[in-house]
Amino acid sequence: MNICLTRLFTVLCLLSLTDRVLAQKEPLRLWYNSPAKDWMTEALPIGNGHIGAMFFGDPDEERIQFSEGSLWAGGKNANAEYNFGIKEGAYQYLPKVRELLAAGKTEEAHKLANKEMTGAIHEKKENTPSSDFGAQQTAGDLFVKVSHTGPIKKFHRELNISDAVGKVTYEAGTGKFTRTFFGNYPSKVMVYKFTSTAPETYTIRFVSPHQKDYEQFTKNQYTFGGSLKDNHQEFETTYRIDTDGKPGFNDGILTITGAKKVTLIHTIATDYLMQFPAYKGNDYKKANKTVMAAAAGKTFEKLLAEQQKDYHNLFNRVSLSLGKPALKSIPTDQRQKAYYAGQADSGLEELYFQYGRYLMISSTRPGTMPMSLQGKWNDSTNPPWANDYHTNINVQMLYWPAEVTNLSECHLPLIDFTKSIVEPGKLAAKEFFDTRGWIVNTMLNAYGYTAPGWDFPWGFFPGGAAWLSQHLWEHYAFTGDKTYLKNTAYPIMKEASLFWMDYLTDDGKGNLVSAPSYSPEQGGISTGATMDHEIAWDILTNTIDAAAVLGTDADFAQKAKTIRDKILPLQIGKWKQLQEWREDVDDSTNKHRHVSHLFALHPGKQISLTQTPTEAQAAKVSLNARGDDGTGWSLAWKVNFWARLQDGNRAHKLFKSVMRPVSNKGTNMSDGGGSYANLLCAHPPFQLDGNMGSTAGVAEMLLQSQTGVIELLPALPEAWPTGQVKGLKARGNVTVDETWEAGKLSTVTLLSQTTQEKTIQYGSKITKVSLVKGQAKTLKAEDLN
Ligand code: FUC
Repeated sequence: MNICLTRLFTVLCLLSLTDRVLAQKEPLRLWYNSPAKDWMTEALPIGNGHIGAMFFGDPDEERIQFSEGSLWAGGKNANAEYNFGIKEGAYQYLPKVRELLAAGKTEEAHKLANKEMTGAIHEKKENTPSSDFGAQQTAGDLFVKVSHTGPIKKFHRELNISDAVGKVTYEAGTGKFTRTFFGNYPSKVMVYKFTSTAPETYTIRFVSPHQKDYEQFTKNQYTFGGSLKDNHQEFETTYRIDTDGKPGFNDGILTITGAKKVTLIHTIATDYLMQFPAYKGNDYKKANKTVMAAAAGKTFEKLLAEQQKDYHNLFNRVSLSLGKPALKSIPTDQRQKAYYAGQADSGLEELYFQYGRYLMISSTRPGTMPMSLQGKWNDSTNPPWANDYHTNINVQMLYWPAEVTNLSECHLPLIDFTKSIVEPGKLAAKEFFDTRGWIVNTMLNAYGYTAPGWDFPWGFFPGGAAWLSQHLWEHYAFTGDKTYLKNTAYPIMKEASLFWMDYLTDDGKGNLVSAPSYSPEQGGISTGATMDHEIAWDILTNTIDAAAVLGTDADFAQKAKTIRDKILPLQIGKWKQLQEWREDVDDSTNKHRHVSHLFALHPGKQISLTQTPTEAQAAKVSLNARGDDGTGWSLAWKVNFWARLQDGNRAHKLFKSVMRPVSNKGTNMSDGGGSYANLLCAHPPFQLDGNMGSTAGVAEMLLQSQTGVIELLPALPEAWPTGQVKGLKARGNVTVDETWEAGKLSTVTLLSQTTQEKTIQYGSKITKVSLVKGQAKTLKAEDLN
């Protein structure tokens, strides 16, 4: 090549590199040209881990609705009889239930189990939001009225998820107005800033559905102390006002006159303690004082800089580029419609993927409550399903992206919470089944409700504990942190194993089965629902592996292995499906949203295309029969299933369905899944699990490591011919970057935190690589054999 041509080539390369860098630097945004009218479908979520807030952007009056994860009605203080749902001595009915099941008297077994083996719940009292199971609560709304004259022009409302900052801008008359919103985790505050080009009057009021115990305004700080009506849980919310105007407080309303700038630095704390059995005692007033004192010297700019550093440290670990974004120039709600109508827009897909990571960073951080069904966003005192922790898919799905999308720290609240429920869970195991170990069932609240739910068909699911324990193991599998494994994870996993070692029972043919069992939410009471067996296999396998890593408990591990290997093997039925039950009774027209018997395929690892191809094939038959519709989370689960089955196009189809524009707010239990204009996933109604499950699903399409082998681009769809992903994590604490072109892997870069050998696989190419701690290794596709 002559010099000129070489130069030209270099310039072109540089240009395309710069282009790429610029394209990556352009922030990911959800944006709209009108204010939100509706909380669930249009308002935009911000948070600082503890607090979830929604802003609307109405120029006349901003509404900032907020909640804090530990604000929970119910529990012992709502009803002294509350006993974590436990019915003492319920286990005495277990032999009879088993006997009836063995005799084929299913209806009688159901009747008895429904009467005696369901949790104790005490009904709603007058003027209270719920039964003593309780419900997560909204704290209330801050309303900020801004004076202005003239019609509104140039309205813009956005959520920039690259920076985790919400913005509203508009003009009225000759004035320009802006609002900036963000959550700051390190300082535990939310920050809301309002500006106007001319001095305006700002009127601020806090409205709460809870009892007002005290309210005060001193100097530049407003404080509201309240309590819940049913359980007298106390909380206090407070905000500091930084303004160039003149504040005055009268009758609960703060008026600031002559202001061009008003910033509210806001926090809330409750008296909740994540500690069995009292769950109370946090010195919330002191906690708030400490937060406000620490924030005292921090201006808006300083809090923003602190937040940016904290957020970018997590968010920027992963970047995804799926080609040229097409439709950034139209508002997100229209963009979503155009995309679903067939317009290619990989930029929207990147946005949706990263939105899950944004939502996770905003709602689950070390020291906070874990995400519940709606994450940390709840505007109600009586939210759907109590906005609780459902363990038969939902709370686990919420955390699926944590490790693989490099947000391992965000997993910790679930792990801490799991630790806190072992003690009540042991009581439940003892009283319902007379076993060792611990359990939780379908519905779990903030007050140790570990018993089965109060109706057998949806409420009976003791497998919840072992499934939660999978997260404890995965945190180790991804981080390799042996101290954590020894001190935190292993003892809890071992106890979860003990339950299954005692509960599984001989079927008379030498197999161990789960009885009674209930495949989540359908099919009736049974002996040997496949999901139970898969979950038992999973916890026993992980515990055996953990004992080996730690060099401990050899005898116990041997017993666990003997039991695991006697569990009734996975059954393939008459239409070649993976059986959901021990009996070959699956209905090939069943479209139920739960696809529980495929747990072994995802999030489990018992079934894989490479190691158990026959079962994988049967899983595929079952999944095809279930179809491609469902609730939001069900669609998201199917993205993950098809990714594990390495069918990228099908996974992509399902991912697209998750983004289907919907507006339905009622409850649809079968096929209403999609996303609202604010891209929050619709069950419907809103549940955050669908967002999180989809983010995890996209990661699964690009990288898998559940079998111990790092699989590169295992399910790349045709829709993403060219792209790159950086910063995903594989088990073994390896960070993986991949680039691909024309649907084929170009390069992979592996960065391991330990010196180790790893096997990587791309298609049929399997390569062993030696990784040196801290040294990135890049391989080209042609280097793989
Ligand atoms: C499970 C699911 C429902 C819903 C609820 C919160 O019971 O079967 O679809 O997601 O959790």
